[in-house]
Amino acid sequence: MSAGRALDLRTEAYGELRRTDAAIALRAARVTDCSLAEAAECVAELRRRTDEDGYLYVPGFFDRAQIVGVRDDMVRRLARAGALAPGATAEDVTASATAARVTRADILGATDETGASPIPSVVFSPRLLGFYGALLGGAVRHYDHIWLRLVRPGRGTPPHCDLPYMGRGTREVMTAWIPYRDTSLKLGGLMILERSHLQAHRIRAYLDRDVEEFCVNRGPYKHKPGLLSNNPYTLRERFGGRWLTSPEFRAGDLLTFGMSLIHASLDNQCTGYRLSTDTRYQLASEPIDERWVGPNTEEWAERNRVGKIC
Ligand SMILES: O=C(O)CCC(=O)C(=O)O
Ligand SMILES: [Fe+2]
Repeated sequence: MSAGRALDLRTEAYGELRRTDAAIALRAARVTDCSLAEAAECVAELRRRTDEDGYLYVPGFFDRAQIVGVRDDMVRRLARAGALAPGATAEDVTASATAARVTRADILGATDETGASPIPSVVFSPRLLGFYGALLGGAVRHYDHIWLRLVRPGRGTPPHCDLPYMGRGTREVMTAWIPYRDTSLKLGGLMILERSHLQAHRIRAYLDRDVEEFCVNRGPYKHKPGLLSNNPYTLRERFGGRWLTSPEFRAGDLLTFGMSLIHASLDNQCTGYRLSTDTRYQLASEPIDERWVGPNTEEWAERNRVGKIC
């Protein structure tokens, strides 16, 4: 189920993500010891797959115990914010019936009681930065903004590319999608439209959009939609390829892809929260989208809106 519609599960319409062995990614990132020649071979393999597929799915990239620890921290903070049902556990993360409004600060902020969030120690870890350094071929930097997904039952993400949301710097940016719970088809993980990165020319006008630009001559605030479609079913028919996902993302997995790959999520059909983050990485030598840098990044901030005559 995605965007409220049943997915077409025929083999020509749906499949599983190609898995990349964590050992390859960790050798490329020089996390595991290997010779320079071996590391170079691993880097070449990662790049070949990224060019071909538009993504890398690396099960077990992170230390699972670390990610489970982060999940536990998130669950404690959700409970503090009143977002969990009585009796909810770290395994089910059952949402309270009253949709308690959890803020980013509740989960990512520091208080005397909770201390700092451990999420940055995962998403900005030397391991992940080393991986992107190898993949992109130089010193990397990350956007400071962490997109936190506390996906309630019934919710999901419709098809889109990331570029219209974060394309004011280089377009050569990679997204890291990281689940903090084991995420079944029913809990609703990410799915990508097979080889859609090779069809960017068909959606050029969409990719050139900036969702925080608005038309000054068309009402007070008319911004362009960042979503590509509300209907994953017909979108796939139009583009061909299959929707690819993993029937069981696990805490510790990494899924990474570029700015022009079409992706969406399955809907959360469970009673608990789906917990994930997405974060971004690029070469340090290239221009960066300043909206997402620094301590006060904010989605849909007034200061980022740009008026144009259109
Ligand atoms: O987790 C989701 O539902 C959406 C994530 C996403 O769009 C992304 O990682 O770019
Ligand atoms: Fe996205």
